[in-house]
Amino acid sequence: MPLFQKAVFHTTIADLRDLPADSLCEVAFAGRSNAGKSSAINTLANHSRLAFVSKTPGRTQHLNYFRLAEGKYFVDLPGYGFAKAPEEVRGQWEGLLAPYLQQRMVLCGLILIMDSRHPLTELDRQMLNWFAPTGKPIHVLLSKADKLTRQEQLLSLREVRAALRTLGENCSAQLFSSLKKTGITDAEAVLASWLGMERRLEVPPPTGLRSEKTARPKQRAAMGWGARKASGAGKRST
Ligand SMILES: Nc1nc2c(ncn2[C@@H]2O[C@H](COP(=O)(O)OP(=O)(O)O)[C@@H](O)[C@H]2O)c(=O)[nH]1
Ligand SMILES: [Mg+2]
Repeated sequence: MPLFQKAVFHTTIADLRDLPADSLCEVAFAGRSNAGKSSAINTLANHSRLAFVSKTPGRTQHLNYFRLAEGKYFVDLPGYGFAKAPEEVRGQWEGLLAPYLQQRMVLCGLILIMDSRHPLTELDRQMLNWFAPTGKPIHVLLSKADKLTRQEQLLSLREVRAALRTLGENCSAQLFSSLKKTGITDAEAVLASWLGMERRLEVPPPTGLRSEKTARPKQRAAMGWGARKASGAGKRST
């Protein structure tokens, strides 16, 4: 079963006083509006509509919590870049986002979604520069990689990794496509390590009963991994 298959919508937070008290470890998803944030959460949860709940009017400016397991959450942050007025941006940032990102003790890492066709926008850079000093890890998903040729993908990845290197050791990046379902394995590995969740690894078939070659596909299918491919879209940096 995919690692985050059990994810369920938990709550919408408009006020920091309402943050879930039972959270032990949570990962926040940030990025420009339309970068593919909701799609990435849905893809990781292997669920077609999970994160679209955040499109409900009034909820897009809030923090949406998805419960993964006991005490573990994904947090969908408001997308940036499409606010109507500067005061709106400032209000959202100062009232909710900045204090959340800076003070939430159980926040164990930030997934930053950037469109692989035009990564590192001014606001992406601001977010990176602002969050990196917290010392918590940042992992960039370069989304919509299916829209690029292999060569363009690698150029995009190289550019982003070079920018991340200037921020320190704790930042990594990978290609991702919700449409083609590529990059899932790499993203799961990062998330599992941050969240302290065990990834289910394939159990080797009993020796002597059947060859590994014939047993594996069935075993993968039984575990719900049949449709999943290992990422063909590049590896994350370390
Ligand atoms: N081709 C392609 N389109 C994508 C991908 N991920 C998201 N999209 C599309 O990009 C648009 C914005 O996606 P959404 O997840 O709602 O972005 P959000 O605003 O960051 O939550 C939608 O039309 C998605 O179908 C992807 O991996 N490949
Ligand atoms: Mg969204």
